[in-house]
Amino acid sequence: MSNSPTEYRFSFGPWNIHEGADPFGPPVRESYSFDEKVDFYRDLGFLGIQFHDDDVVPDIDEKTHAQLISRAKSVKTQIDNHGLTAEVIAPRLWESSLTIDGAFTSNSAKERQYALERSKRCVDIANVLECKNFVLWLAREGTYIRETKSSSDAVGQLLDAINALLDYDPEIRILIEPKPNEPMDIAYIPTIGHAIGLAYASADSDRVGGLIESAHAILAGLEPSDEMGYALYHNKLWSVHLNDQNGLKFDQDKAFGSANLRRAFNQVRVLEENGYGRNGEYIGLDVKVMRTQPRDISTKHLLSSRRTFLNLLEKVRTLDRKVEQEFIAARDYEGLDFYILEHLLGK
Ligand code: GLO
Ligand code: MG
Repeated sequence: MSNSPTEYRFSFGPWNIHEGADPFGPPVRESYSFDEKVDFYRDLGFLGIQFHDDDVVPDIDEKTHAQLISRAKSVKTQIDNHGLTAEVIAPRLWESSLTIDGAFTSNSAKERQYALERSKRCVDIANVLECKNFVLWLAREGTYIRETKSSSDAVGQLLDAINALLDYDPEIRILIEPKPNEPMDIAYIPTIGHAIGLAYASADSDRVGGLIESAHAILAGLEPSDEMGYALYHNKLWSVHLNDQNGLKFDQDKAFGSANLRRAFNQVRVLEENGYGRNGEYIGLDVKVMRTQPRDISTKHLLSSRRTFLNLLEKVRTLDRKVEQEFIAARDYEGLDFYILEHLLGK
């Protein structure tokens, strides 16, 4: 590993610029078109796009294979023209009428088949975009009530799907994005430990890893930086969705660091200290702007999350490790606690 500091690259998904609808109210801002969103990336300081399959090919289920490839090619040209890269692509397996009961773990064989076919089409798009990172957020793989499915069979169904995708494309890498709940009551792959278990059980464990979203770890009652450390040790942290979360409630996707700056500091620290980004990994964000924000300033959450990462990176790099070690050696953790607080406050 070289000693020069990591130059971090940032990504977000088009869905992070949105219309402000929530479960209790309609959109409050007019949409930006896909083309307008692509225009925003570089001005906001971002080089990578996180895609869903249908961000690239709208109405994907109605498209022939030829139409799908042709649309993907035009998006590839468009992002090339902006000097942008497709960081990841994910099949949006949670909106179809065929995934109401789950995708790979639906009780219906026909629906499980749909999920696999849709995922293969997503891999085809990935190839056109020259993107090797296939994200699986297993949104509806879980239950509303325990009695409807077998949690043990579900593991096998998920592995069968992962293995089929590894087999379909010898180069694709699968990044499992765990989340403990929402939309399901309880999800089958709630943490990175579960995801990495699946990775090792798969047919090609070197091609299965994880993506950790801060808010998802917090929703599981876990410390995001420790979850990241766990995956980093296994060389399986291939992307992150940095954001923040104020307690155990619905997935808030708040701006990075906005609820707990120290928790954010420790995430930046664990990434920096373990060489994250040196193999091309992006600092991905998955943040929602507040519903109150007027349309023409509805991208500020992206700007501020990126700035917060960079500000905290400076804090990580300027922390006096010798002082820290002295506190640790003396077992003066109260002293260290206050030292970190003063450092974060710029004292
Ligand atoms: C929702 C997830 C979602 C995924 C995205 C990529 O809670 O965080 O936003 O990250 O769909 O698969
Ligand atoms: Mg996410």
